[in-house]
Amino acid sequence: MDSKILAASSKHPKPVDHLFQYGTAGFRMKATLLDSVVFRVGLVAALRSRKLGGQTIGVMITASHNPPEDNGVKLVDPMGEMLENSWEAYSTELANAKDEDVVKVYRSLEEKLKINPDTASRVIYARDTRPSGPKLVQALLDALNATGTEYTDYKLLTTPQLHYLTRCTNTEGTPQSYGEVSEKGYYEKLGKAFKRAMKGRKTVGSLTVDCANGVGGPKLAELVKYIPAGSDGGVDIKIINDDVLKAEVLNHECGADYVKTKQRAPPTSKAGNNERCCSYDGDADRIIYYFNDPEHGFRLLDGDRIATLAASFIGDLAREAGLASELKIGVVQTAYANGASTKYVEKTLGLPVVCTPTGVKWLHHAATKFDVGVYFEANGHGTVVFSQQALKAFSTKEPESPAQASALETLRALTDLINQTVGDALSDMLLVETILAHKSWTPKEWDLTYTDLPNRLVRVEVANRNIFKTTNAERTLVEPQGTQDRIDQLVSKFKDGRSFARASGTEDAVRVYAEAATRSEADDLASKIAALVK
Ligand code: 16G
Ligand code: ZN
Repeated sequence: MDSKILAASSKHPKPVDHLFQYGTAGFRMKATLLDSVVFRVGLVAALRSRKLGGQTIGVMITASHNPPEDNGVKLVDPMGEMLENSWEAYSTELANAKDEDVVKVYRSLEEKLKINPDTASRVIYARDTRPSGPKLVQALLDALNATGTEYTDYKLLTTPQLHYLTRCTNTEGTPQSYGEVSEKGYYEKLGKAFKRAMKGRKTVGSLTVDCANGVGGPKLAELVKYIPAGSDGGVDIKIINDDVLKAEVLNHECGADYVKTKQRAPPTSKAGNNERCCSYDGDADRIIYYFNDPEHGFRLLDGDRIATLAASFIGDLAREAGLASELKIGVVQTAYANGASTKYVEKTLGLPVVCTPTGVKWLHHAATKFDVGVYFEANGHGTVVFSQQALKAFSTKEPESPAQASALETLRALTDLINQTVGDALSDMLLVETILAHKSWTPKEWDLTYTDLPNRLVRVEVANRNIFKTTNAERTLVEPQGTQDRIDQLVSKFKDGRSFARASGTEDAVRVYAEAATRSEADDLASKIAALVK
């Protein structure tokens, strides 16, 4: 095998003097720099699969909301979760090995991790619509062939679809089976669950979906075939920004990131006042809702709003089903969650909130500590996870009234509708539509549940972002020394003030977030903290 790996590696030389790092979203950068990285990630996937006794590992080639010339690669663990933390460092080590040391580092990892080289290794993979995808897939394939790894190429998929298929592959034929191992199986599962959850209701008006000109476009067009239209107790969907042939339009003036950061609808949107809209990102693992309010203008319904909507709905269902005292329901957020949303969950819904560092893996992990763990980043990445105990309660509890029976059936449908492996724009969208239909809500009523505190996010270019070290789920700076005290002093001068600074995990910058009682105070606080860390 050594000579095979060496020969294959020589086709994918590492750019000199480039330091790679497996970050919060895997490796991500200009696609031209990524060839050797993807090859080596293929090697890591083989090792990881062997380490886990031949369970299937997922490899996704995508750069999510980044511009079209970027690309990235990340690994998916057998149950559809993000790669285990310690393996990020092994991936980084192999990605940075000198070309002549690739085999040596591969073997040293094998030895250190006590991996039997004779164990079978299995991988499934997919990519988004970026033009650099096929060439990077070739680099991955060279690694899989050199290591004798079995593989299935799923071609174009959304990131969450690959997470789903990874879990389905590893649970096939077991009592924990997560669904049929095919893309069609994914649509069928969601379609069926949506019908069961809707129970003949329909949402008010139509939904305009901006697919960021990414892989979510064709996949949503497929999903729509499996879900009922409004007149049949479902939803009428209008798809926009679904051009995947023109590479340059991907994430350009559209998509969840654009809408969230620019606080405006994509210019291509023709939706009228009070009409429900949502935007996916380039690989469809994030979703943001919004609408135009004739009185107040553009209104964003972000990840915090989706989390509060889901938590309140599931909390009500659990009570109606007579399960409220048995199940621990909680919400997981990051420091970016608007303070008003945290207060709403704790005070109005009466549910606990846990705060974790940025990055889905942290939120997901914390959410699994609840029986029903609702987690969302404000940027629209999130889902709901159910414990074994919750699943058991939903399926075995004997209903004592028709109302209880109905609530239990809705809960069971939700466990199938929600992609429990990772945040999924398609699945999250159907969840939101289901809840709005049950409540007969337009986006206006949803928006009125609480009032966001005005907030501002600033990106600050600094000489070295690595000197910024945080604790307390990124809300407190421990280094540079003294900086946090100065932040605290500034914050104390603002009514409802809150602010934090953290090094970005994906860009060479520090991000400053600030919120306060009024728009101008939030802006003022953000610029003062930005000046302080600069
Ligand atoms: C990554 C994370 C995303 C997070 C973002 C923060 C995953 C799959 N993605 O894209 O959840 O919000 O990083 O970026 O975990 P930042 O560190 O640059 O602020
Ligand atoms: Zn994404």
